[in-house]
Amino acid sequence: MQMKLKLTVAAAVAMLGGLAAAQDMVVKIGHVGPISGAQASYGKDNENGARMAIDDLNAAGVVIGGKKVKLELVAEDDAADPKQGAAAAQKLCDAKVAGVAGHLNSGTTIPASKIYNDCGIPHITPSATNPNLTKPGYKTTYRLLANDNALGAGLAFYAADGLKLKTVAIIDDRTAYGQGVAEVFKNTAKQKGMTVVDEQYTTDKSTDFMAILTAIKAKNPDAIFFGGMDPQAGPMLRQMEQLGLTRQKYFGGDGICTMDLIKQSGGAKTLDNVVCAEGGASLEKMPTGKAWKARYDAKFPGQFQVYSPYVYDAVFVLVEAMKAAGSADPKVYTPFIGKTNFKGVTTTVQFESNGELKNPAMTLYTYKGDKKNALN
Ligand code: ABU
Repeated sequence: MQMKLKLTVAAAVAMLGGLAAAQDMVVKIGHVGPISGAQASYGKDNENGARMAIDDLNAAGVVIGGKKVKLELVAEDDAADPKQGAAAAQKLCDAKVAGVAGHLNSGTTIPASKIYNDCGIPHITPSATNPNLTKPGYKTTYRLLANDNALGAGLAFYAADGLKLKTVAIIDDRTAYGQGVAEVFKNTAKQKGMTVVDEQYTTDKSTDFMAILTAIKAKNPDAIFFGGMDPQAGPMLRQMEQLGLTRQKYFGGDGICTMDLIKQSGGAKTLDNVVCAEGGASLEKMPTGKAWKARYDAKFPGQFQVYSPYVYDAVFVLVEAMKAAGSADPKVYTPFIGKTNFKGVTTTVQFESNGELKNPAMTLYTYKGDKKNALN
């Protein structure tokens, strides 16, 4: 009899627990980045940032408009490909996610931004830095870090004024990001009195740069600027060493400023010549950067690259806006994103009226051995 009573109580508790869970309102948050292909290390790091934010928010408990909410991540892979990016954006619209942290690449985020605008879903990119993203003026598009106008110009100022370099050769991978950041660097370097002695082009699929590096070697520049990502920058640094291009400084934007660059460059001494820029403060200078990174490393050992803290903040910003609006309906809460004043991991997030981050920081980095070090 006592046994039967115990079972009945246990069943009632389980049923009530199930009922409470069933009553939680589910809010879906999308994430898109390259989870497959050569840029998968960036995409996995970004997705980890989104997952960590959602786990932390669910553990703390989220209430929106008086209702307890369970957040769910809807993660999509766009393989850094603009067409797959557009397809992933449409899929997230159809899945009626409340908001999106993404995409990762400028080449995927720019076409996706129109799709999100058309279906009325806000997105916050934690990593796409091409300035053209915010030019259409969509009220659904936000960026959580500095754009390439700041990064390209900052690198050119450092090359001309800081290092007193006179000549540079420029290579870009013909993507929206690579081409854009290289253009800003080139124009600013010229304004600063530097001479651009050569311009060469590659793709975001290439790994053999011997021909273009040989052409550049003939011009003997003080520096090479590369607009692109680490799957190209790493092999390029190795091939520069093979060709004896070892005195040249090697500049690049945030796309090459990864932990994976150390692995991709395969022990080339030219890694020590890299100067790269990121559109935010260093982890050491972020308000809670070091403690956050320690938690990330415990959850996702060896996977940190660059942007996961920005993705983490992007998810929090979306959810804070929903809480402020008392609704997870994008039509209701999207205007609240523009009013964000959120103390995140990366910074206190506030936006300009065009969706760009207010007062973004910029940090220059170099590498020494297997360490990436901030210069400012
Ligand atoms: N910001 C560099 C990597 C992502 C992108 O803008 O394409």
